[in-house]
Amino acid sequence: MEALKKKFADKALPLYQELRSIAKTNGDLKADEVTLSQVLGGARGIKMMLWETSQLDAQKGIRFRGYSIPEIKESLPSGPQGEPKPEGLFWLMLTGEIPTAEEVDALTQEWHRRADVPAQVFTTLDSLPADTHPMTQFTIGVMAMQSDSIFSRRYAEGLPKNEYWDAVYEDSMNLIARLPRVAAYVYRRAFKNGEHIEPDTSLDYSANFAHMLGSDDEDFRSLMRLYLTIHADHEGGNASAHTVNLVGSTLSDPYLAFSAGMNALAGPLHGLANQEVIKWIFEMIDNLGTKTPTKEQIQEYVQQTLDEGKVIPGYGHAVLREPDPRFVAQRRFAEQYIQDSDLISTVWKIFDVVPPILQSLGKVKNPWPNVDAHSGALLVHYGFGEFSYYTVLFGVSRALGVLAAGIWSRALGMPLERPKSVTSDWVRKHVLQTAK
Ligand code: NMX
Ligand code: MLT
Repeated sequence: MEALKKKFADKALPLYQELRSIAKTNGDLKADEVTLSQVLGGARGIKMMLWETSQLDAQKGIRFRGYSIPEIKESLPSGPQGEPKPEGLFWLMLTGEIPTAEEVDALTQEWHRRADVPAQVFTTLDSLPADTHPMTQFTIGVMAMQSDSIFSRRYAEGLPKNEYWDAVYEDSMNLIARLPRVAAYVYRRAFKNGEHIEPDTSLDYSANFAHMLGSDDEDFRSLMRLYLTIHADHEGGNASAHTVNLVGSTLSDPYLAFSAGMNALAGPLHGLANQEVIKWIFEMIDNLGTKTPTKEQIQEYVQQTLDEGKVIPGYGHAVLREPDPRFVAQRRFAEQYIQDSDLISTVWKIFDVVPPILQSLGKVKNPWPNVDAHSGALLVHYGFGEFSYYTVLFGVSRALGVLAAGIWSRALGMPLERPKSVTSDWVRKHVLQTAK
């Protein structure tokens, strides 16, 4: 058994026993109470699932197994310029331990070993119009691999419950290993005349992905390491993670569950916001006729967007109530690696201008930037100007978190997810009348 799998099993199986015993002896203890505004307001804050890989704090932001983003940057094995390798984060999410550089290198090699993409993926993608949205192509590419699912095959052969996690682990590792090739294939066929670039297995996961996209620039490799690390997981309640959890709970295999989650990520209030942000900034630049808009000009444009009944993309969050540490990490990256970019200065000016305007509306719970407010400007800086592709990069990263969490869910014996819905009539009869 490979080292990561063994380490995971050593941690997960005792926890499975512990949780069963907790559920048996303390199952009636209250974990939460639900108000009507939560029922009517998108289930905000309702505690209803277990998610081991990370936890979000409204003020402090994401913690991966207890580690903040600055701590992750400090402690995980990194590339030559010091940005953390996402391989290390995946290890941490599965084991709760910071891996050594050797363990991370072994995981890179393991993913290279598993990275062969079946030929039908390429023929399926080639049958689509090249201008099909890259997220749609990406998801179709994932679905085209589903026939390879080890979980589905073993389940059909009579897989016992206590081995579900093992088959889900195998599928998840294969899927993560293959995603950069699929994602790069989508990019090159959509935007580079189908001139594809073969993988380079001497590189780590992020640098190889950057290479297949078309860049061997050392700074861009570093950006990819940081990008793939910070987008990986945001606890379980976000729409893509929750979708993967829900679909996985039916014992759909990781290919089915992950592609479902990607369809949630493709919405403009979620992952597609990274595309919307940069589109909005370039529309503003066009509209104002300058690449260096003043704060006053940005203020007017923000007001115009709000007057048109639209949201300001990249701002606000369902949980966070402070600037997103993922925004801050990208800003620090720009400060360190990029000098004199009008576009990046504009992103920072927007950060000065938008929060007070949103605050003045009196209804926006979080006026601060989220992860998507910065990422596009960094990608444009390194020559990746195709906005519609950005959510695919988010998706490759998100795979690490949601698939690690999926392995945990099967190892912990999580059942079919099935919360309760109510009708408006029920609300009137059972909540409003009872309260009188
Ligand atoms: N611009 C304008 N209005 C906003 C914004 C914003 N950025 N954020 C929230 N509001 C409005 C929201 O539309 C709602 O209005 P109404 O009552 O008229 O329907 C009101 O403020 C209250 O919303 P909140 O409770 O603050 O936010 P909620 O939790 O419902 O939604 C988002 C969170 C992220 C969907 C929302 O802030 C938003 O639409 N932001 C812009 C899109 C975006 O950046 N999404 C990316 C999130 C991160 N990710 O990658 O997933
Ligand atoms: C995410 O990374 O999934 C987003 O910030 C959305 C969320 O956490 O709800």
